[in-house]
Amino acid sequence: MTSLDKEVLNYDILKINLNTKYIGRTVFSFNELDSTNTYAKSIASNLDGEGQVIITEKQLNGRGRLGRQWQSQNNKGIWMSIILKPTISIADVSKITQVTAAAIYLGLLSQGVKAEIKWPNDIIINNKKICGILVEMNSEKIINSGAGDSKINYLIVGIGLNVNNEIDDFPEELRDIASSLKIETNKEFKRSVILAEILNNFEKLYMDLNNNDFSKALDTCRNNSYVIGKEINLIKNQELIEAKAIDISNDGELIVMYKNGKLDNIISGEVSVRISKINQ
Ligand code: BT5
Repeated sequence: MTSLDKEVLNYDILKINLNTKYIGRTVFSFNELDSTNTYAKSIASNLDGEGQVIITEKQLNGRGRLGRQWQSQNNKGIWMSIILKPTISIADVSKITQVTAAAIYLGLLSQGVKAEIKWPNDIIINNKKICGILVEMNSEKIINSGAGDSKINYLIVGIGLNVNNEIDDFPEELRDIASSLKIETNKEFKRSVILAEILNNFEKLYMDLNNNDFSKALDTCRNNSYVIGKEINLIKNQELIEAKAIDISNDGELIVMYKNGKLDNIISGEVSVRISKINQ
């Protein structure tokens, strides 16, 4: 055990490096939780305002997308959720994943770590996944809306970031595809500093998005993309389709070109993207 393993994440340690107005200004910290996203959902409706952060040293049942598991049974990573009540429309919710990915990228860069963003929700270093994002939404139909419009009650942004994990901390089946900041850089990191830097960047990009300005997040995702220009496999309706990733659209969708030359815009959440080396 190293000295950094003993650092416990809570508001007192986080606030030293935090320069936000409201993101992370209320922190619920735990030793152990099933899942920070599940806990966040259970309290979100009863909280005033937004930006509360739930953080835990260990998750017993960390979740990925589509019912997949997220390995987070140790205190070496950052396992956290942010509660949001954005003013954006439901059509724009997928942009929150890109905003989050950009904030993680910029937060890591501030600590001298250069990562890549694998659309839509992974952060990659040296072809390995070090971080995953899970955005979950609670919405309801607006009564008396002739158009059948819905409004967002809340969003939960879940972030799982492997920080000081050793390769032995991952189960056998993940060792070829998963990694941590420590494994890739040979350095240990203060989780509190990384978390604060992610939240500092997140607040700026999130406030921009609420003001209809998605440009910085988009540029960050485009310029540091792991997929643009690469041959990829899309999993669409359980079918595997070969394509080339061309760009990310102004709305944050992945633009792909199929073998027959046809272009398609892929919306976050509808498909999984696989690159031959990386299995999701
Ligand atoms: C994700 O899903 O990548 C989203 C992960 C979000 C986790 C956070 S932790 C805090 C919050 N609370 C939660 O309960 N969840 C969020 P997906 O794209 O479906 O990827 C899941 C896949 O990543 C798994 O099937 C494994 O292949 C791989 N995986 C699992 N644990 C990993 C880890 N610790 N590091 C890297 N890859 C992992």
